[in-house]
Amino acid sequence: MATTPPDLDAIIAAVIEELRVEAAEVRSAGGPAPAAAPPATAPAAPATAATPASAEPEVAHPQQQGPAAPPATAAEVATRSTPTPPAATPEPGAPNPAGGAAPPRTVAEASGRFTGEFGIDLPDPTDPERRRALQVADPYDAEGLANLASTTTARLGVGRSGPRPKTSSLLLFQADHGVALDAIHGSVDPDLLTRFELFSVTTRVADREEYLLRPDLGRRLSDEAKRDLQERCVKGAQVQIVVGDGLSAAAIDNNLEKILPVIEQGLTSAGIRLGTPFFVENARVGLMNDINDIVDAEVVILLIGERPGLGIADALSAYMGYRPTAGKTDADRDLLCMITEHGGTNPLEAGAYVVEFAKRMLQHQASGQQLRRLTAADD
Ligand code: B12
Repeated sequence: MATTPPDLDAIIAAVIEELRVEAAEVRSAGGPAPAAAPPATAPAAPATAATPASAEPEVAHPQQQGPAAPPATAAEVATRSTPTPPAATPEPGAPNPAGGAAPPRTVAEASGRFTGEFGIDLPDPTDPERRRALQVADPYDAEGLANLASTTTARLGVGRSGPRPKTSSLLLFQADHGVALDAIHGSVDPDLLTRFELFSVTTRVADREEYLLRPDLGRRLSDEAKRDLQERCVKGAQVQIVVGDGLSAAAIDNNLEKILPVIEQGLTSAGIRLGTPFFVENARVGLMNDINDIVDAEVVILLIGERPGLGIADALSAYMGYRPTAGKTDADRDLLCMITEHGGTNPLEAGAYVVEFAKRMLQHQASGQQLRRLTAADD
């Protein structure tokens, strides 16, 4: 019996129409599809598009030059170069001036990538409230689960759909992974370096791929860098500050503006002589040795991007060492890690801590394990 060929155009049109209706329903419901909805007890996902005042620095600093408000969500970290629309036109999800809850931001809106008519719009899975929402449908001990989840940023209580993860969990994981990749492969904003008058040098690494494959080359200055440091840097300072991209450009972009002035002013107001700060592209921690073989400072502070995690991709570390030189190892260094406004140590506070730690190193003329031994009695 002859069969009639299917009318593909009609089928595609029907599927598109169905998705359009589903997307409209999700939007009008103000949240994800029922399977991904947070439990009734969880707070509704708030609007985060405009990055609220809580993301502003707690202390206004005279050297700050009007930094943009830091991104509030992982998606915003990823799209930090996306221009912010004028204040007069609130973004979807921005606090509603009329007082009612605005519709949530969707992935499409957050990324600004879909400009066409058709797109499958789901709520932005990286919104902080949505990220933290417990999704176990019928927990045995709801309070216990909530308490447990509040102690960690690990992905607990994400529920499941049959044997599979929920769509929202999967999307969040993929979004976080994308943000981590962007942080690792991104470049530090050149305007930021210009504003702080940081000249740039490079390591022996040729490109970012080689940086990831050959950590040893990221611990050595290029010949040109050695010449530049020789010519441009003050020698024999008490403290040398160095900025390196490390494994997260976003860590420098989002934190340098706050932490660097605190460190510089804290040290200079204590009468400590500073070297000439500069930036190193494709830097690793061990580079401190090579640098100090040229600049010959007492203490070297390296502000460097940390390996991004799945959730926080803009954490900075301050690695510090007393008279680093060839042969010194991590046992001779100290560090303050997780400097970020997104769930770590605030960069202003961290700057103050780094200043105190540098003073301690200068006082005891030691760092790392040796400093521990010398100060064991004080602690
Ligand atoms: C990757 C990593 C490691 C790797 C480093 C391997 C490598 N070659 O990359 C391994 C698994 C070996 C490691 C080991 C340790 N680590 Co570790 N590590 C990290 C992690 C996840 C990322 C570090 C990073 O991105 N560095 C920046 C990049 C650009 O540096 P890099 O040049 O590529 O790699 C160097 C640094 O990572 C450094 N490093 C790594 N850990 C530590 C710890 C200390 C105290 C020092 C001085 C240096 C150091 O070693 C690498 C080689 O020089 C951080 C977590 C975080 N949020 O930062 C913890 C972290 C830095 N590590 C930590 C600790 C405690 C250790 C150990 C002491 C654990 C132990 N008890 O053995 C050892 C010490 C290692 C050492 N080098 O002497 C703590 C430090 C806490 C603190 N403030 O002092 C952190 C913050 C984790 C945590 N939250 O507890 N670590």
